[in-house]
Amino acid sequence: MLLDRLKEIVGPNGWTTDRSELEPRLTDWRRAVRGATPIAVFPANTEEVSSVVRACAEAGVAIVPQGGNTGMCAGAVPDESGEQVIVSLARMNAIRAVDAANFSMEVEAGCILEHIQLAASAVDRHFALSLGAEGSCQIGGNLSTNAGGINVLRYGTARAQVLGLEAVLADGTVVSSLRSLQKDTAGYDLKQLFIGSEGTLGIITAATLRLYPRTGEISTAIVALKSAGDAVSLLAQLRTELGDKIEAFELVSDYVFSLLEKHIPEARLPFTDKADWYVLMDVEMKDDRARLENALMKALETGLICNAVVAKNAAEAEKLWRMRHSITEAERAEGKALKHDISVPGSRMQEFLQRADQLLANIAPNAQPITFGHIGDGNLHYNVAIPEGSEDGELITRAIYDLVNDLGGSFSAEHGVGRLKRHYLLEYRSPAEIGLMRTLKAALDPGNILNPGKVI
Ligand code: FAD
Ligand code: 2HG
Ligand code: ZN
Repeated sequence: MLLDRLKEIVGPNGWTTDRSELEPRLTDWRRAVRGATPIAVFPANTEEVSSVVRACAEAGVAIVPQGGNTGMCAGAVPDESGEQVIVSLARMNAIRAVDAANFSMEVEAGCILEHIQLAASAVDRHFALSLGAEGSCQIGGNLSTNAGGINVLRYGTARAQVLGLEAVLADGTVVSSLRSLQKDTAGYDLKQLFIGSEGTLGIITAATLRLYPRTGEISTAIVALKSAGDAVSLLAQLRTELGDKIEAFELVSDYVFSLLEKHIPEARLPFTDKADWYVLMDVEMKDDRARLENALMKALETGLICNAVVAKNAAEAEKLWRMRHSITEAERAEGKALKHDISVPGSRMQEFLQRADQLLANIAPNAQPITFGHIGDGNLHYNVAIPEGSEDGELITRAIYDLVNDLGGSFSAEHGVGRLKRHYLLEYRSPAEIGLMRTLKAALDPGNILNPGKVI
């Protein structure tokens, strides 16, 4: 019987069927869905992952890979059948090697993102992926979703941080491309298949990551603005004046700040006068803070921004970033909201917001936009709170996605598709793109055992 075989493969510390231990693994972070499973297994190494997958493939039983379960699209939880096996990478959390001279690091998939950042700092290097869930999400989950976060503007998404990858295929074969090369054009770049495919083409077991030199001193500033369009103009102006030194550039609406003040202790804006919008930014300004202050002063004089505060020390900066990283939590505390993780070309951001707000006013005047996000990447979380019991949700989401599509954007900028957005993928990608995705899925997972019901 499959369960006995799985228990034998992973050993006594490598599985649980206990209801209370399984419980947090059956619901996603947003509490949007709830599934069931007979067992969660915790393989200790790649060989065990391979044997688990082979056993499941032979039994025709589906697998759901699970990292930190912080994903926003319910990709890491099983369906309601009670038959899908959870494969958690949590025990595979070793940092295998750090090569400071080569600016690279080899890690297992279950490493917590924050631990990777700290291990890089310990050798005077910088790992350039950062997001609010970094204390609990795993690098395997980050790569499987091609996560974004706050530093994409300067360093790119999770995909750009990968030099090599190891993955287990649907028949248990281990494909190891754990090379630490900056350049490698030998054949197809196989690692790209697994990055961003949300566990539907293989299970990531390890990765070789790209490291950067440690960044110089970071100046954190918050500015107040009249419009999101001004934020886009400000970014262009600062990049022109300061060069490519802007690490993070995050937009937050005034309404979002009111949610933070309501639900997050000590959340306070450093301004006495309110504005409609704020941008929180990190700029690497080594010994040259005055240059940033001058650039902001100029923006103030021309009316592009209404106010600005540069954090005086690390504690002030941390306070501001703690607020930014608490938005999701504050939103959840207020109640359920429709999530729209959208991207449009930066130059169309202002148009997107004007048209989206107008659509909302037409469809559901009581709806409340909860707007924030990575405006420096053209990626906003245009979430919407609707009154309890309202039936406008689907209509609103569709109208927003249609608008995004019209502007040449994407309905999923950084959170992936998972289970919740699968039907939108079919609508907003062309038949040729969907056809090729299906061909890849069928070639790599002919028995459809890897995270079925997710993505495609
Ligand atoms: P999980 O949620 O466990 O899994 C996500 C998907 O990957 C699932 O489909 C799962 O099956 C698959 N998977 C997991 N591990 C593996 C593996 N080893 N091999 C194959 N497939 C695997 N996301 C952003 O992009 N940017 C943000 O700024 C951001 N901020 C966040 C802030 C908060 C407070 C929270 C709660 C979430 C945030 N997220 C953000 C979403 C989430 O943290 C990311 O999607 C993260 O990358 C998921 O990692 P995880 O380990 O939790 O993955
Ligand atoms: C963020 O940027 C995350 O904080 C979460 O991507 C976004 O909760 C959300 O909608
Ligand atoms: Zn985000």
